[in-house]
Amino acid sequence: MKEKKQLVRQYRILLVEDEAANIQMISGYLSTDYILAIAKTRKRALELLSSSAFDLMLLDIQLPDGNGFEICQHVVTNREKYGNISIIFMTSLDSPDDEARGLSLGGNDYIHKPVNDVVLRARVKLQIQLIRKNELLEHLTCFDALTEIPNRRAFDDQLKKEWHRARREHKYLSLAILDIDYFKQYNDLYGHPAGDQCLRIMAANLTDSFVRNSDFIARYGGEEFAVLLYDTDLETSIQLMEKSLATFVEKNIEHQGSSVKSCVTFSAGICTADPATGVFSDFVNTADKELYQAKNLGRAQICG
Ligand code: GH3
Ligand code: MG
Ligand code: MG
Ligand code: MG
Ligand code: MG
Repeated sequence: MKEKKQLVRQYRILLVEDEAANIQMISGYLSTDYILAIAKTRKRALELLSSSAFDLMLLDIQLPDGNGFEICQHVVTNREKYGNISIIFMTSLDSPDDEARGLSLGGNDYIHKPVNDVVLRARVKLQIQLIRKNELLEHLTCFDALTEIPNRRAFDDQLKKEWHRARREHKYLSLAILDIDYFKQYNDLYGHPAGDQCLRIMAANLTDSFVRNSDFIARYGGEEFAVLLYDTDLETSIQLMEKSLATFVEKNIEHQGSSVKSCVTFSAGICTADPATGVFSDFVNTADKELYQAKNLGRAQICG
């Protein structure tokens, strides 16, 4: 979720099929447009599904060591492990009962063998288009349009997840809430488009400052941002945030309406919790109080 998902990318298909002639033919139909992996057995299919992420599985039903219905059922009931992979059955079992069974088990489509290349390509393309639309929807739901970083909704989800993870793993969790100083005056003096640009620079500066995989930054609302630092104590969190403030100030975005400096600055409040003993509802409140303190002490500083 930290990574901005690439919206144009290559899609990965797992072909589960035991007959050599079918494998050769289907690979020929699909390998120019998609990244294709092949499993000839149920066992190999589950190994590949566990070790890498696929967008779509083309699933034969009659396999030497099991059947496709079982694989589908297993994948659908273990989504947290296998992800949101789409499944197209591709089989010579052509009775309506089998087809209905495949679809009711969670298959997205059902193709009869022998496979027609034009139909196969069209149906695969249709599933990929649906996947693409879902990704776009997910992106729009979780990312802020102006700054292209995660939004408040994504932050709230991540906060809950990381709180529980830190509790399980006995780690500290730190939260910083940041607020740009005198931003109303900035808009009034330089105009809203300049204000928007300033918010983008603020987001980019945070992205550059917090580079660990587990660091999570979000636009919390308006001119407020949040940073979650996993397994990071208060002292380290304050140091990192002070460094981030320094690099932001170095950008020297002129602000004649600010009473602290002649450039744009921000204030931040930080709270570090040990979720094994801490209270979730106090976490954000404490960071907020620290932010209030930073503002009261004159802005352009970090309190924690
Ligand atoms: P303080 O130092 O106490 O934080 O003062 P402030 O002026 O930054 O705080 P205030 O809450 O009074 O003003 C926040 C301003 O942020 C007002 C609002 O118009 C502006 N703002 C919020 N979202 C956006 C946005 O998306 N774009 C622009 N340009 N401005 C925004
Ligand atoms: Mg077979
Ligand atoms: Mg504010
Ligand atoms: Mg305010
Ligand atoms: Mg402000």
